[in-house]
Amino acid sequence: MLNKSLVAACAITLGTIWLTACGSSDDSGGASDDTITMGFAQVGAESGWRTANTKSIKESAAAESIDLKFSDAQQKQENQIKAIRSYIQQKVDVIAFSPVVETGWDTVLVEAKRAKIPVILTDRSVDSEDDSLYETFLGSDFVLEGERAGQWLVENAADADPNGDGKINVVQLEGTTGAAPAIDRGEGFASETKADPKIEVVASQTGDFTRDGGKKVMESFLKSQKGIDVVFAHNDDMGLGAIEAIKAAGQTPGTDIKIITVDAVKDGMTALSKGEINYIVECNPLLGPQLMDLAQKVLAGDEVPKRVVTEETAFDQEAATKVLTERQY
Ligand code: GZL
Repeated sequence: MLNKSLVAACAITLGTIWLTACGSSDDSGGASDDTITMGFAQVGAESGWRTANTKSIKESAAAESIDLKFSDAQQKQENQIKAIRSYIQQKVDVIAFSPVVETGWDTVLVEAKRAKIPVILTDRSVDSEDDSLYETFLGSDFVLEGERAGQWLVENAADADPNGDGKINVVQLEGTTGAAPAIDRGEGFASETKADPKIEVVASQTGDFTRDGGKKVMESFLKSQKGIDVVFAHNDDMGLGAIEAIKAAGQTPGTDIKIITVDAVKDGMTALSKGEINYIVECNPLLGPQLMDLAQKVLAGDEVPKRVVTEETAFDQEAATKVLTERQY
């Protein structure tokens, strides 16, 4: 027969195991009931800006204990739509995404609305008649970015005509066709540069926001256009590709051909501090903290503004050199 003390010891042990098991939180590592689940459909990984944007989103979700489901669409709209549909099926609490192009979203956004899943647009916007399909847009004013680039050229036109023929021939490296930043930056630049009749955009083509795309288009421009004075690239990465092409053609970027870009990522700011780029308009990719804050507010039923625009500046060579070491991206 088991002695009484051994029976008592077993009973205490079993009781402890039972209480521990019943009283434990979800120690299986799964999300507890009050954890927010966010589905994020990212454009891709096409540029230094995008890499910094993705890092900010992932780090901010972790910091807020938000369960992030993340997808990279490799710059294809159909992949983003598939990802959004999968988030709807998974019944996430909130969906956020950066629309690779402005159009073609209403159908999937109606599906999210029917599933009662709020949607937050980040970075790029959609061209939809129905703004009830998303809670808010968080990102930059791309038209203003283009205007800043154009203003700089108008103010520095005297230095932008190195061959002194009285004309300032500009070639434009456009972002992804149909993307809000490409459309708006081009519009903003054109609206400002029409102030000076010497300035003419003699060629314009998409480099798809990539360094290789910018290099290939610039190579073709250098063959087809005589007397290029200025490159306006819709992002640093295409501007850096143009630098490679200009050097290969035996010219000096920043001197023989002025270069204006947008983003202000580290590689671009380094080229600016070396004088290979002449002016960069900042576009802030660090949207993660504001996105998570907006998501928490939306899910708490708080009123949020329909549009949250990020504060940005612009840099010349001196300003870039001053801040280069402290840049986060
Ligand atoms: C702008 C963003 C653009 C960047 C590019 O907010 O959508 O996409 O300017 C990036 O570098 O590829």
